[in-house]
Amino acid sequence: MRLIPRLLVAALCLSPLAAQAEDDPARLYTQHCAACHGGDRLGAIGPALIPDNLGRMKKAEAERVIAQGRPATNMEGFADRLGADEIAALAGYIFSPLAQAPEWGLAQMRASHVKGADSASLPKAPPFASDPLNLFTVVEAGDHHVTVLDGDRMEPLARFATRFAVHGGAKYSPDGRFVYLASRDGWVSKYDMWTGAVLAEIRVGINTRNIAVSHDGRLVLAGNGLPNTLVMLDAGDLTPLAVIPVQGEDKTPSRVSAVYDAPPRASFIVALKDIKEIWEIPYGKGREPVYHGFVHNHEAGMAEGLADRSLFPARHIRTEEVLDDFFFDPGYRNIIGAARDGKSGQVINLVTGQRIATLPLPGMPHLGSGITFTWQGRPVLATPHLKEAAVSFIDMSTWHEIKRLPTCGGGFFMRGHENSPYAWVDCSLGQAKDSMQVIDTRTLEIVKTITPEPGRALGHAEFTRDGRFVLLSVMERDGALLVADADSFAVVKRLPMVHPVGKYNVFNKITLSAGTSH
Ligand code: DHE
Repeated sequence: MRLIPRLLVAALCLSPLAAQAEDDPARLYTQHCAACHGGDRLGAIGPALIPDNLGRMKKAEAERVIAQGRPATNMEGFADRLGADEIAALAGYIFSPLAQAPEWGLAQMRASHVKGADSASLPKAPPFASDPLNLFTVVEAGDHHVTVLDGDRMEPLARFATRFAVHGGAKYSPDGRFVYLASRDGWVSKYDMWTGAVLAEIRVGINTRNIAVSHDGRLVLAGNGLPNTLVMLDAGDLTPLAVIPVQGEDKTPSRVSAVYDAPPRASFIVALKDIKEIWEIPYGKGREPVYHGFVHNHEAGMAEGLADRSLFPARHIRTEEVLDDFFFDPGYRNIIGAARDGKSGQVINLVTGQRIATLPLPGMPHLGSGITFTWQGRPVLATPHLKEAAVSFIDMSTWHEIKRLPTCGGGFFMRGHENSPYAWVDCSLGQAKDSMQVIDTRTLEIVKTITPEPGRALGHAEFTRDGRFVLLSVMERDGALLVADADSFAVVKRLPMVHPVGKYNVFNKITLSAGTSH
């Protein structure tokens, strides 16, 4: 399914040259790595090898990969031709910052843009009997694949290779037919959910945080850490429409932390990592004439390398501190924001742009994965914490914490569903990485701790469309997707998968279910 023939990589990447006594890491890199990862380390057939993109990988792990390779990928081990000191030097080299900030503008984007299957050639009706809105996209990080799962029969429908290190939520077209994925090294890809066909791909940056799709299905916004840009794409074929440099009102540049769609506001909301601002980029009614004019003329404008931020002007909302992790209330009137290294949350009203409350959240909440539900007639936000083994419940009418519930570990993700009284949270950042806990949203108490595969990392729940089943990931190389009954919590099916991470139900996402991320 991939547009790039992967076998080519092996030939290019694994030069059979015998290892020479070589201690200059830059020369080692050029000799052994550049063909696949780019002479500039910005990626080619293989991923970019710069500190921004290596993310949470440790140097020791990088040395292991250089020595032993990555199973089921084109990255083979070099232990047979490089000594331990050379491997260590290479690992050090890829963790060193680039001498100068790389450029990734329209010219580079346009050169990377590939169009795949013609949408006219796609089937008009689903080529399967199951509910097309109960499909799941499952990201298998172990070998960079996606499985499209039939959520009625719990059977895979398609499995295809993705770009390297897909991260963040899968985003769907409003009808649920197409899925958009972003990879950490800048690729945005659009696939057909019914066939797994690639429709278009484009590299929008060197390091991309995530993407959002406008609720009218016309636009995709990508947020980059490197370079400091936002890139607006036509959701149809991923043609770039505008490149928006990200800098504050005082011209300080900033990395993007994340982008979100705010459907009732017909705007994108942008979280920023380095400046005390939140951005709102409207794309709705008031923007329509400009937007349509631009779509008709964008070829001419872009050919001249025009990066016209004025077509999508941003409203800058000033904040008292940097807020880079967000949650929206269900009406998208307020943002609850927190700094990843902070101890409190701030509630910012999007209409006035003012802070209306401060929340005591000392355990570094992971607001991006919070959920909402009604408890005793009150609208409640529940969020796990990264640094504290607890879930906070916040009354969204008063912005007071109702309760902080101790859990078996700091958690990444929380999930609920309108048809289930239970919410699921992982303990990934604590000792009990192999367990998940079930919270009764009526009593705000833990009712069950499950450890289906002791000693093996467990996390990220997602409900089926009807809320009857919950899918969990055993995040191991020889991992699995577990299907649990949402009422009895019993695991009823196990599907082997290669380090599955996130999974995303089409219906729950496109209907903005209160129990999942959007
Ligand atoms: Fe994520 C979503 C940021 C590390 C798995 N992660 C997100 C989103 C953001 C984010 C902003 C929301 C994107 C969206 O809605 O499209 N993640 C970050 C970080 O800043 C952090 C801590 C460091 C980094 O390296 O970027 C980080 N994330 C991780 C991981 O280590 C995880 C566990 C494994 C991985 O794949 O890298 C991970 N992040 C995820 C997943 C989602 C996600 C599975 C989607 C959650 C969902 O259900 O919507």
